[in-house]
Amino acid sequence: MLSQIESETPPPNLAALAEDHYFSANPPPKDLEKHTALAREFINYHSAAGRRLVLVTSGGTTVPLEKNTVRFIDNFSAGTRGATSAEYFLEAGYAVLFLHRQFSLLPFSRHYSHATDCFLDFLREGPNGSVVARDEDAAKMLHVLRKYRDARDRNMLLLLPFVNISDYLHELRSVAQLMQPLGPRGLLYLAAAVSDFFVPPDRMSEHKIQSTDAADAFKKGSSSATPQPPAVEDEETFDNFDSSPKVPRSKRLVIDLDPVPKFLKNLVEGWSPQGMIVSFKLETDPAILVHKAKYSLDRYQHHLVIGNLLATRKWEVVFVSPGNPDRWIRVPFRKAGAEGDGKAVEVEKDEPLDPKSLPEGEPE
Ligand code: 9Z3
Repeated sequence: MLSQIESETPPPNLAALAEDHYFSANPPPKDLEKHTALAREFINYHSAAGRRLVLVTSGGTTVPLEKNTVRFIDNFSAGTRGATSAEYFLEAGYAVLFLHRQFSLLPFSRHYSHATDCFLDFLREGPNGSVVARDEDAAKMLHVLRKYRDARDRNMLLLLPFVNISDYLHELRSVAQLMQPLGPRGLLYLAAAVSDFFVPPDRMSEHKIQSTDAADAFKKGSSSATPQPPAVEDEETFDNFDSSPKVPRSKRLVIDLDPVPKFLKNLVEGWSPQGMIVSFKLETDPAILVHKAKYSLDRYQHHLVIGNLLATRKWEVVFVSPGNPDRWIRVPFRKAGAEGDGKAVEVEKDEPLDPKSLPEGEPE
């Protein structure tokens, strides 16, 4: 009898349980409703026009150490991959919903936003107190400006920012679910660098973690207690390991992180079951990159994993997809990012080059 009941009871859907638990324990970002309304309007508009739409995620997620966040752990990503890819998707006729880390690179403005490419360096004073592009930069700037204006005027680009891992996952789930009516015309291109570890809210400090015990007496003692400012002593008398220190003792900070649940399975099976899903795999060890990309594909059964190494991500990527041989795309690194007419070779542009044409040597 028991075995009959067991065989009739569907096994608990662990992925769904993990999802319920994570999303109820980790609060949504304050702008989720506003962002969802904007995304819905954008998706419906392009869906009605029969257009293809891509969700590009871009930039790194943070992991706060405190609820009132002073300190956080960050994931590496400038947003170059996402912002560059978004421009090429627009060129290919896609509407682009760009879910990005706040203040990371954006499509179009990325050409003029870095310290090395400060927009002010491209300008000069014109006649009658005006400001104009420098002659040598004007052609490229006009090219970028026209594309930017075109995307904006035709409502082809929606920018939605996130900061931390929980904001990102809430936004991703909402947008992916809204994209369902697009079916295979919806593409999810997950280039954001997503945290693998986090501090769960029930273990997160409300306020700034203290680095000394200077506030302890104040907090423990009566309300009349006055916090004593740390005594100022010269470095010679400061002994951090003294058993009765004269100055507040500096505390060691030990961070204990939980794994972030892997939601790609939920995305593929539940949030966007008909969408085309492309994920990125970032590694630093070349020996494991392809293996890890294949592992991810096997595990989540989506359409494509694009593998890249931190050190060479601007020059080469590998496409790993079911039933196909691995396909490396490499660009001549000396030309990548080159200034000129706005047609610099970028690996995000899907025009594989003849490997024989590549220059020898290591990327600079
Ligand atoms: C990537 O691998 C991106 O290509 C980069 C782009 C973050 C390297 P940049 O913005 O860098 O151009 O400076 N993104 C995915 C990274 C990631 O977190 N992937 C997860 C993983 O590797 C799987 S979804 O486990």
